[in-house]
Amino acid sequence: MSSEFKLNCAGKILDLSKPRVMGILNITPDSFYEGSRCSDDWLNVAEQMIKDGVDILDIGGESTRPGAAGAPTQEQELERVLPVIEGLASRFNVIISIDTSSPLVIREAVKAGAGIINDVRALHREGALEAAADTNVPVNLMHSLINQPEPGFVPVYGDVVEEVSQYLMDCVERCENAGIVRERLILDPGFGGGMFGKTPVYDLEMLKGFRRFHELGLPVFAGMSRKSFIGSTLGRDTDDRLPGSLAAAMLAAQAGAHIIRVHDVRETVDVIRFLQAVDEA
Ligand code: YH5
Repeated sequence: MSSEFKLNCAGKILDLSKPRVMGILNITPDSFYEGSRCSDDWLNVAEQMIKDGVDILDIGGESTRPGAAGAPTQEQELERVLPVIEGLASRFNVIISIDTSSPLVIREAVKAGAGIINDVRALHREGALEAAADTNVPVNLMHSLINQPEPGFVPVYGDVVEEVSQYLMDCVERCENAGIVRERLILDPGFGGGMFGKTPVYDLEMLKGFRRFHELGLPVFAGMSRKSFIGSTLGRDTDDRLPGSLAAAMLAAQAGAHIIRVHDVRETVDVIRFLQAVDEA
């Protein structure tokens, strides 16, 4: 389970010899889940996550949920996230991740103190690759369809782990050609429906085969918290998916996931601490 990866996140070292927890801080007016909709309350939510043992705070200003209010402009997104990044960077020593696909937001967020670029479109938006290359921070590359599919679109894969891995390898090559060295990259298979492009069965197959993503030779990331495959597998609404999310986090950690992105930091940190204790026994 241990690995040698260490990331330099704007001067803060993220040691990936044990699984790390990324807490979700949505700064959007329309987040699907009340518990993470914290536009007014972000400071308190962040402070609690830090007390609970979070390693990274992920700041997002664009909702990728199907049916979410129209995409914000780059300027609107910046207006939402920049005060939060500045506020957190001035108060806490935590690593800040910026969840964005926008080149303007990438540049300004890193200037303001963000230490990780988290892009669900893997730097495919016009100008994003160059913007990331001009910074020095790690980039999380996620597999997705890049655009929101038409309603009713059904994704089809043969071996989903293989096909997602192939895509991620192509993204790595594209980054290297743009001057983003491998040592800065993290790979994420992108669990979930809509633009993430998976059905619940593919999500389960990716979790079952998660170890295979290590063949890519880079740190691996898992974002499953409260997603619909957990709901549909268990028959639970969004506010009732904590046990399923913890089971998923534990399986991913056991399969060697380096970073796990969650809403429920305290509970997930306990799961990982417990797993570590067993590992070290
Ligand atoms: C991710 O996997 N996901 S935003 C739908 C849900 C619950 C949660 C219907 N950003 C990821 O969290 N970044 C998001 O229930 C991400 N990996 C990375 N790197 C979607 C989300 C969610 C969507």
